[in-house]
Amino acid sequence: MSSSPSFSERIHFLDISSKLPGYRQSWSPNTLKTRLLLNAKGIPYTEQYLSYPDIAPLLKSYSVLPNEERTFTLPAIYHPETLKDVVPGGVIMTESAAIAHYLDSLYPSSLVQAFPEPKSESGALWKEAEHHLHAIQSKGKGYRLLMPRIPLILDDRGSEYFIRTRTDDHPQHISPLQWGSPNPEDDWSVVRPFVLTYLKYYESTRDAAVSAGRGGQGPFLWGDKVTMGDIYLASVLVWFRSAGEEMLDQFLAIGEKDEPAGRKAEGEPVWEKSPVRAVWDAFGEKGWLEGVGEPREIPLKSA
Ligand SMILES: N[C@@H](CCC(=O)N[C@@H](CS)C(=O)NCC(=O)O)C(=O)O
Repeated sequence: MSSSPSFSERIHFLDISSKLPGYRQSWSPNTLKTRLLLNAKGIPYTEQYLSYPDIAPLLKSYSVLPNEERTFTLPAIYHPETLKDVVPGGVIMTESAAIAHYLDSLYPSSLVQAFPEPKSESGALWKEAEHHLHAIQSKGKGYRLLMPRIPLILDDRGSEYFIRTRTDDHPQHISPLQWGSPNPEDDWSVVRPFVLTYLKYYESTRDAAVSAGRGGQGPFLWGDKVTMGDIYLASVLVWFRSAGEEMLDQFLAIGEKDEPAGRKAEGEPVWEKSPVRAVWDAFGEKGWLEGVGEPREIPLKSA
């Protein structure tokens, strides 16, 4: 791909809207995987925010197929110039990992590759990193901290949709607004050990990769080489920030020397600076958290 395609030939990125201002409107840990990768690669793109209830009608109208749970999801990229023989319908690709592989192949000389060579190893690394982050959400019940906050930041129609669909999916039909414990510190104390496990994983993986020459000294899983696992971590951290600045602060402080005493246990490892904070700072310094595309709208495709 040429690095300066005309406006209408740019990759068009579909994100989920929220009420947050400016670049902070982007809040979803799934769509951010695509946004941050586009930013890190320096690909010029256009963008469009959709409210939750508008995702399925738009994607269906372009013959996109739903996922295994029969849901139409974002992120998505619209790019009829190159997707013609690649996806059903030929214009829109969904699924963040598939999009990442596709962007790598479209821009092979980009300095940032979500899945660098050897791909079998960067693919395995991604699966491992994803597994750890999912454990924070599921076994660590991180969703109790985050999910009640999401309806508060979504646009009104998105919020109504989110509460209705997540309540329907809950075994006891409880609204996500009520998933948190009365005292959030109780939820943090469940999440915390899973974050500590993740921090140790990050540090040991990074140190082993640097020793093996995968990358030079740096904060990422492969040292100075950012890959999909780091992009997902940064996406989750933005998700925490979207739910509340203090949520991000509390997450980043876990395991650090200055973490408030009441939260720490005896004999835990203590970091001067959390390995996760080092990744967050690096994304910030590179300007990747703030990148946006130019606004553009694709309409519903009429039959
Ligand atoms: N594995 C997918 C997950 C995408 C996903 O679940 N997206 C959610 C938003 S965070 C969605 O679009 N949900 C649509 C809905 O709930 O109707 C990916 O990484 O792309």
